[in-house]
Amino acid sequence: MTHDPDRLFAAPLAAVPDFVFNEDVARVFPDMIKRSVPGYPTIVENIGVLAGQFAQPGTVLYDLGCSLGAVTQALRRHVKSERCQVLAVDNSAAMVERCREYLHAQDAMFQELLPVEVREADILALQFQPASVVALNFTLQFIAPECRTDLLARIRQSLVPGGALILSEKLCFDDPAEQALLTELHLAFKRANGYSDLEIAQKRSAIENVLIPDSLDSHRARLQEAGFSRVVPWFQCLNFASLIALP
Ligand code: GEK
Repeated sequence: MTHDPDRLFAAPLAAVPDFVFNEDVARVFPDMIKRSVPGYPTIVENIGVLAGQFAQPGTVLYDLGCSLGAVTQALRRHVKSERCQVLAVDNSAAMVERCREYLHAQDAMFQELLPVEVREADILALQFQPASVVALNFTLQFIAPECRTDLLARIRQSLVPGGALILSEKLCFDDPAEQALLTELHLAFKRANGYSDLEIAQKRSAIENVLIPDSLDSHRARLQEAGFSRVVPWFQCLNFASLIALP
């Protein structure tokens, strides 16, 4: 498996189309997400560690919007619970194909990993089985806002006692000064990772109708409406955060 450096928005585009998770994106995805999402490697590895605390024997661990399966690999590195299975789901055929290749490579390197199924599907259409860990790692922000509460409610209903949802998202902020500061600092993060101002501007325009962030307060309110009893932020780096939501 090769993955290339992300140069997708490096050349000037006459018109910037909406961002889609196609073959071009899948090919550069590991580089793109690491250079764009502050804290991403720390979040991914620690989702594995957290999952180790919440996993219950005989349940499913879901990686929803798995892309290339980084979270699935972390779950398999850290969770030792008996009779668990990982179900990694994404609706991008290009992502799913490469995800399967990465997981075959992990299988070839390590023994006694949890069994995994990678499914090409819309997470909005899933019939959830009893689950102890559900990871939505930067996926909910791509779901139409009017579908988010219902999805979270169905996840909540599938969670067994002792389980948890781990939800990572880009945040927006009600206070304009806080929004402006964290946006500027995120730009600095991207520049420090080698993105030009043209790449940053074109990517922003591609993603603005596709990735719709919420504030931390909106997440809390929606998770409560979906039936979660407690929401605990465990990580934030600039305008990116990860929450644990308990049933
Ligand atoms: C990671 N979790 O590396 N059904 C299934 N998949 C979807 C849907 C949907 N309705 N909508 C979007 N996706 C990963 C990173 S990326 C985040 C997740 C990002 C998928 C989409 O195809 C893409 O692979 C993923 O959600 C979002 O930890 O690129 O910022």
